[in-house]
Amino acid sequence: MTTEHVKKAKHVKTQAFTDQKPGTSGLRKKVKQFQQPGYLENFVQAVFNTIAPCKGKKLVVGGDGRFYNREAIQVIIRMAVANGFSHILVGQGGILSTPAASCVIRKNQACGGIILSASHNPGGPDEDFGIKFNGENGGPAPEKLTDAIFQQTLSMEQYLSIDADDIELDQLATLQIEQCQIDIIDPVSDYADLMESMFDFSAMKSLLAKGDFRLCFDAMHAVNGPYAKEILEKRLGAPAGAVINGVPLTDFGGGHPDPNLVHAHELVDLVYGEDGFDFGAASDGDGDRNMVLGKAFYINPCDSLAILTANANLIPAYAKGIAGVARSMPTSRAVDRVAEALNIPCFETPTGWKFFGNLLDAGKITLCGEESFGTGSDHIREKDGLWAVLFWLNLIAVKKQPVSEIVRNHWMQYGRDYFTRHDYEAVDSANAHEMINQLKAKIATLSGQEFAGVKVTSADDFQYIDPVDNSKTTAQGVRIYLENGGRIVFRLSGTGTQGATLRVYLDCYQKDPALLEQETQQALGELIQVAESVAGIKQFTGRTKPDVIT
Ligand code: G16
Repeated sequence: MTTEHVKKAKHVKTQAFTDQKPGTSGLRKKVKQFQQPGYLENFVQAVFNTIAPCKGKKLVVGGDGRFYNREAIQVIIRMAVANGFSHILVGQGGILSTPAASCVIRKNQACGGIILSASHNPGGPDEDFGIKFNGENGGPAPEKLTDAIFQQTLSMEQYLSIDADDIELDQLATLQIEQCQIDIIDPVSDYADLMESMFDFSAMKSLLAKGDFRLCFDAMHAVNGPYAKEILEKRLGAPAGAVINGVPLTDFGGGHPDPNLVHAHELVDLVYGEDGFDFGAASDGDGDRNMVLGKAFYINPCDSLAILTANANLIPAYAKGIAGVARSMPTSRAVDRVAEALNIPCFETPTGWKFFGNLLDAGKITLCGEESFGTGSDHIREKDGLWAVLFWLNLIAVKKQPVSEIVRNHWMQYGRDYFTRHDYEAVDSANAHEMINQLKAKIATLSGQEFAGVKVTSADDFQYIDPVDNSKTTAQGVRIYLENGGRIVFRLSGTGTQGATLRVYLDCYQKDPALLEQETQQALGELIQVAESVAGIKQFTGRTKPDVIT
């Protein structure tokens, strides 16, 4: 850490924190924790030390607009100047959706970016904040880097900053502080241009112009409002008001910016109501997750990935074919069936978008996705909520079929992988760990045993060896395969900020055409009983049912 190249840089003494280990996607904590003196600064300095030297480099900074976003950006700018960066690109108003940040990093050949978000977690003075570093490929830092950042935080004694006034974030401008040029950039245009270059906007415009196709996008008062308005209403001609909850608010309007059937209830009412809309979609706090709905019809994210893969040839950006696909381990195996039919490789990675980065960079995959409402492709290195929505709209426009028909035809062709995830939130951390430990301890003996009348065929604790750099990631979730074709996965979330969140993933394949329209929880009823019987969820969590079912 040297200040000699920045005249006004000062060393500020600080004390290390021991709890700054990044989780599945960066460091997420309560706002109050981030507001402790030095907490944000230490983490930022740890990032800068890890990627040093910063001198002469270009950095992108932006966030999802949640509470503390603006204050954090001012801190980061002062520190970035002091650390010697020569150029900082900041989204106007401090705003950059996660996919847009990835796009801007790549387009401007920055050395990386700092993204401020706690994604789908609520915002506000008593809620959550988060920070993560994305590298020059625009993607989340790989484990190697996040581990190195964590090591830095443990011995942090000082950070670099400068004495400077806050900069005006709301006007597009180019400013100079010391050696550093700071550009306040339009957060939307680069991303919107990229989308326009990938999809058939004229087919989608015609679809929307017909007037008998009604669409609603719920931005959930999160970052994607301005992006959705620009793309859906302005460039594609959806009627004004098609984007609801389109103004980003620091507390997301008091809601939970998580695009699922529980939290996006306003949208759900519109597509499931009488004379429901033909198409509904929502994204999360930072704009990288998506939920897509047809008229009274829900698309499971695992199915969505499979269907997008099966139909990618209909999209201009992928018309030449796709190299391969990847899904996170807990995601259902629906996409595996499509990959097999297309004769392309399918990779199974741990939970976390960062694990797709190497595969994308190496050109081994074109599309990837996760059960947690994340889908994306090699156009950037983050999952991308609006991209998925546009992909679906493009498919509807060229296939001239409603969402439900596209999905049902897919099931008829490939069979259906029923999938659900049961979340037990904010449970006692010790109990949750004890439950997982006990499961791990019995992995070796599970095979052949019966639970709730169903025999286990195999079980393991998932580990991943990255086929590009051979790095090994262990302990990524307990997988139990059953004789009836079902699979149950148990793991603890790496994004929660309170206690532990237990995730139980259940999926089962069905190819009998007469059994493709069952209610999901019913179709998976047997597996749900097996999960309870094998793990003792009620006993360990003290809950009689999950808090959230997706
Ligand atoms: C993050 C990660 C995703 C992951 C999700 C859930 O999403 O980027 O890859 O699937 O968290 O992770 P966990 O099960 O560990 O809570 P986001 O949208 O929160 O950034």
